[in-house]
Amino acid sequence: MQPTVILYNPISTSPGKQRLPMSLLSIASMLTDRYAVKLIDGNLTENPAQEIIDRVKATNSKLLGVTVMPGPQLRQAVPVCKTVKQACPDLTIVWGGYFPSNHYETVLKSDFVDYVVISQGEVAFRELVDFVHDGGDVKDVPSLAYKNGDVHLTPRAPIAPLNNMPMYPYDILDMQQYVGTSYLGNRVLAHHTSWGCPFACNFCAIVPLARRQWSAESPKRVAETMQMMKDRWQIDGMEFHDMDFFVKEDRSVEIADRMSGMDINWWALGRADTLMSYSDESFEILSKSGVKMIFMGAESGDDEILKMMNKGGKSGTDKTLGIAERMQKYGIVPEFSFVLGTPPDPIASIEKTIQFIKLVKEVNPASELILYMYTPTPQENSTLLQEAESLGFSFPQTLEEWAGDDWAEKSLRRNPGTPWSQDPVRKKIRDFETVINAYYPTVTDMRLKGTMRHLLKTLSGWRYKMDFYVHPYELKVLQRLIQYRRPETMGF
Ligand code: B12
Repeated sequence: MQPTVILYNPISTSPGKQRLPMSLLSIASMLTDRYAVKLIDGNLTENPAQEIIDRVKATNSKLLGVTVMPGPQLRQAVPVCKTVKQACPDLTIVWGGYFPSNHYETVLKSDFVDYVVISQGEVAFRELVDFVHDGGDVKDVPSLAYKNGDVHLTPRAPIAPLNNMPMYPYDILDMQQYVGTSYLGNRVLAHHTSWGCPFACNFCAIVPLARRQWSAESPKRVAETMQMMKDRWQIDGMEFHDMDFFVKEDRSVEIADRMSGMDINWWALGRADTLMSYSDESFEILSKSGVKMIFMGAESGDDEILKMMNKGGKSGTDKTLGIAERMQKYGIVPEFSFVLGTPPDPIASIEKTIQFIKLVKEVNPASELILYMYTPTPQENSTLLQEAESLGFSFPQTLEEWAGDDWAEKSLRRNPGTPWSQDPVRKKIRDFETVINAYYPTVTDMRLKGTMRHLLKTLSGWRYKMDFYVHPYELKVLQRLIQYRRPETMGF
């Protein structure tokens, strides 16, 4: 009988909004030739701890793999793994993903996580699973952090080409549970066509994982996956969750060309400077391929702040304005995220960015906006983090503290509670967000019909035009009443 490996995706979003747990599907793809894989999704079960314990007992499984992002996932993963370890002390528990990769020392201080796989996990996890089942020398398992008295690190595995990986084993999931309805369509799924990012913005959590490497699937493979999803689950919408989908123009254009006629509306992430370097012919092909919206990190309306963020490339506010205008011509919605409240003098850069955002909206009123607050991530040589630490910022030192109410909230990047972003800074951002979300409600909220959009715009018009954002309680109440949806926390 095949040995069983259990994988656990802690809760990550609100009911009915679960996303395909690709972090685990990707590592599972390397196991199914020898192991039975059971994936337990915290978004789909009331009591993941009990379900894991029952499964371990029923299959005599030796190993549990857990994917963890900071925030709600971490908050559930800590108590669940504690309970599972108490009930199954011989079970090896392995954490991977963004949080443990960036905070492995803190994770290994706990007495319920045995190993952390750092960065890309497919190859390393397979070797660790074989080690746990067959024995050998743990030092031969790459990309590993483990404790043996001190914390030990093994050499990182080179980033493996995604094209060499087996396709995701979708049959380990009840896929119908992940087919969603959103702005993109009535049957929307997600995929990941590349891993990593060639850039090193110093507020981004992927940098310590990818170290500026990027590995991508071929357009042929992406198109085959899209056709398979069309045939098996009749999708009409696709969210590409790559950190940076549009790195290579020829690849993006060939994918778009191959998807034309598949009748799939799609969304992906890219950079304004990269997309501004694309030719008009490329945009013609993109615009015919079903791409509806492209997420781009505009980050700031202040070029000095972009430098401080090490945004790199040919980035600049001119590129943000340029791509807003260009996408209007091709009927593609630009979705810009901003990272506000950076130290040392947040108010000045917020003022500048507010005026810049209004300019972007003038150029392309359909532009979508996401306003994050700068939340430090551990990065060597990050000027932003050094500035933060010099102002008294420090990361929690235990998992219990990370999973506590305070930090679970802070990890959502809306109220990081950093020394320099206390009120009035936080309030200034949220009040502006309330007014601009009323004056330009998100197109992604399908429930928001014409009349309510008109009412929101009318009530907020005077504030927006007069730059008067303080205490917009009347708008906050109305947005609360209609449960205004914010894509950054709930996805589409
Ligand atoms: C899909 C997604 C979501 C989904 C949930 C997905 C889920 N698992 O249920 C939704 C939309 C709900 C979501 C919400 C949020 N997200 Co999110 N999310 C992503 C996204 C876009 C894709 C993740 C993914 O599937 N990648 C594809 C897989 C193949 O790559 P991977 O996850 O890196 O996995 C590889 C390795 O990391 C490793 N690995 C990962 N897990 C494991 C586990 C084991 C055992 C092993 C061995 C290896 C391993 O191996 C995998 C294969 O190589 C990432 C960005 C990205 N492109 O990765 C952001 C990202 C992870 N999210 C992020 C954040 C901040 C959030 C939110 C806090 C946003 C907010 N303000 O609310 C919330 C918090 C949710 C929570 N904590 O519960 C940040 C994390 C930043 C950080 N500091 O770590 C990211 C990196 C985005 C960013 N650009 O900053 N998210």
